[in-house]
Amino acid sequence: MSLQGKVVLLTGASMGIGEAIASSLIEAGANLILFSRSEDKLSNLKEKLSASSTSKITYGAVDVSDYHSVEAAVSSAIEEMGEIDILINNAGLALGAPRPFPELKIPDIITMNNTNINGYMFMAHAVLNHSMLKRKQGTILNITSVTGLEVPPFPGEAVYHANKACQEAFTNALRNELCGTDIRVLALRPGCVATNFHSLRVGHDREMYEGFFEGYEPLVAPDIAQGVVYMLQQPVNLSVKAMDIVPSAQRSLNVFDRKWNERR
Ligand code: NJP
Repeated sequence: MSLQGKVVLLTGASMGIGEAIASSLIEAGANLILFSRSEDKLSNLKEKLSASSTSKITYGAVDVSDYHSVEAAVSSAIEEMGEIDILINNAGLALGAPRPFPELKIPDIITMNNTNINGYMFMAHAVLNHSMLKRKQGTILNITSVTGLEVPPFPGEAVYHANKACQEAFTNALRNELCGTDIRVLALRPGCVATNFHSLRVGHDREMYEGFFEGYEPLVAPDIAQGVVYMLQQPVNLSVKAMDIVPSAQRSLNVFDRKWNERR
């Protein structure tokens, strides 16, 4: 399926994987609606993307955990850009590692649950009701995580792991419930990708940060964006239901090949 002229709503667009997805979709000719909380970063990104493209781009400073803000922003984006063909739920975060669950701060637990669970559901709810269900067509792509399927052996991951497992369950259940429409529901599961995500996850614990990447190189955000474009470009009768993209050294969450760089 060509992405030329398709209207894509992307959350978490201001940096990292989202920013890379936005760049790749612009190259593929899509029109973009960009959401995140940081208006300044979105404005800069729009300017950067517009320099090399004639695609339509709009953005909104939206906290995906606030349903009223999500609904208002989705409605106004549709008025400006037309019906939404593709929703990419990407905005997400992990906080508080390596503190074990009982030591996590309650506001951090609330922020993770609200962003990673409510955020994905609120966005899907608004986009389905305001746009996709009218035409009974579209694609919802949820950026989940390999940690959605596998319990991480490192501390401080209980809430984030549970959030990502919930996103996997939501993806599969929503796909079933949209039977009778041409709406595809897909998941892409990144492994370790070098973005701000990990600094946020472990705060200022540099030892933990560096230990995590010891002996191998994490992926970079454009690696994930390439996978996104591949999944979206498939014909409508074909769903790449899920795709795991990990550094080859990341054999599983339990086994990392820490000698990978040594062999290069
Ligand atoms: O993270 P980062 P990634 N409302 O921190 C936005 C998953 N993943 O790109 O609001 C709206 O660079 C935030 O923007 P802002 C991960 O779980 C990653 O690595 O302006 N937006 C920013 O644009 C997540 O689902 C790895 O601060 C909100 C973006 O989210 C996705 O990949 C591994 C928001 C986060 O950018 C992208 O993460 C894995 C809110 N409430 C899964 N809260 C990895 N990097 O290794 C945050 O398995 N944002």
